[in-house]
Amino acid sequence: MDWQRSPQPGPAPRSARPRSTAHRFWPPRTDKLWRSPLRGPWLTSVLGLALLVSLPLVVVTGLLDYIAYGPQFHQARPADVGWLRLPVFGWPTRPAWLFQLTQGLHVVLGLVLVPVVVAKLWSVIPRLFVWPPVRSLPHLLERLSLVLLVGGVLFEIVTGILNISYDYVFGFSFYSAHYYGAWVFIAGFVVHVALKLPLMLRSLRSRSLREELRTPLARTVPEPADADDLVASRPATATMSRRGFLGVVAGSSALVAVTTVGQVVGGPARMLAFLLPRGRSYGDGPNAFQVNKTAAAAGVRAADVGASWRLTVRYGDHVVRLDRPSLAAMAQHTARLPIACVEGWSTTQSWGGVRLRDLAVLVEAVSPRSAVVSSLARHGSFNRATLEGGQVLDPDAMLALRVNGADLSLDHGYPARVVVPAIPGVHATKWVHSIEFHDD
Ligand SMILES: Nc1nc2c(c(=O)[nH]1)N[C@H]1C(S)=C(S)[C@@H](COP(=O)(O)O)O[C@H]1N2
Ligand SMILES: [Mo]
Repeated sequence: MDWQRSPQPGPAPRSARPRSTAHRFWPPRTDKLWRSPLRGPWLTSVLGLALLVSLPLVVVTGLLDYIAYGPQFHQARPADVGWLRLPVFGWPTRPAWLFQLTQGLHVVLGLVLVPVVVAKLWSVIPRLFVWPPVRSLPHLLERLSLVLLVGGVLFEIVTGILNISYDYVFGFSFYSAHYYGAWVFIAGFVVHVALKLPLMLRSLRSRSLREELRTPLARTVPEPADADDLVASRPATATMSRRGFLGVVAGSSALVAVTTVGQVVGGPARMLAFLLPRGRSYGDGPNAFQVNKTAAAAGVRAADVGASWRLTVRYGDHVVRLDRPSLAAMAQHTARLPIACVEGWSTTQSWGGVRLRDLAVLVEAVSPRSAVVSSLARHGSFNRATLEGGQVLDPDAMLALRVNGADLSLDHGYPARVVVPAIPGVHATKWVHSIEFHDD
């Protein structure tokens, strides 16, 4: 039988179909692959607006944290960032919870926005495959900015989450990568906002949010066709309303918020922070709060911190060595201060010990500009920190011997640890061995 002459109804012969609709691998058939009736400029713009107002906060708090690290002392990595160097200012010691706030916001908001970023990418996915990929010079620039924007945001999310999970699977420095990645993202973000802001505002005005939140599944229909082809040309029937979609996104973000914010604010909320290891219990007693690096992990042995332990305090030629009873015999100061880790978690305790400025006076350092604190720990990379002059002279800055009325436990830095208001936790050196004051 000659199939080409078959009178029966059936698919048109291959050669008769228009070329563009024949089976093909590239470009993918966006009209077949992405048929959700929810996609459209309004939905994309709602998600875009949420990110427009919140992502700059993540960026700014991240850059502030870089400054808090003290790049002037080469403590922030990358140490040399060329023309990406930020204007460095002395990191204030007040309010005492400043770093807890900036770092907590950076990490928690960064995590909370992940569902919104994913939803936003989902909403524009057909645009990734527009054909031809480049139509004009402005179009090329727009597409390049998208590479920076999408690549940047995904890179920052992945490296950030790996860092707070202590999962250093990548073969490069987290800090350098996260810092450069941030600038790649910022460049893409600025260009994208400049190009898309008018369209976003127009699209937002095209529908009423209140109306949309009242529209059930049964009345959910696609947005009118748009120039960018976000709206599916062959939409499927809705299986979810727009308000349902927005509810899932907002609900996911709220769930992330509830399960992470406890690690920053502490108290009973910490019990809900089960997405993070800082929700662990450390038993009872004055020293029962989280420990990242235990004495065992840092290679601190009981013999290192026994009766032979001495603190060396130095300023130029002036050197004083103190044992623990001598330190305990000096004027003691008590203050309730947070340790706020760069990974986002914080813990606020009542610390007691000797003011750093009293130690400076012992070696006749009147107004030191910096202090280098060294730990006796053998392992790890946080065994030395440089403090700014303001961090040494603050009346609450101390070499803590006690916490919550008891001697520090070995895991919390016995015989002595640094506690200074508003510093990054990484500079709150434990198992202190020496303090050197400098004029530069
Ligand atoms: N000697 C030493 N001090 C240290 C550390 C360390 O690894 N070694 N960790 C720092 C970090 S990153 C933080 S956040 C605080 C609190 O850490 P902890 O939970 O290990 O006490 O201590 C800091 N002091
Ligand atoms: Mo930390």
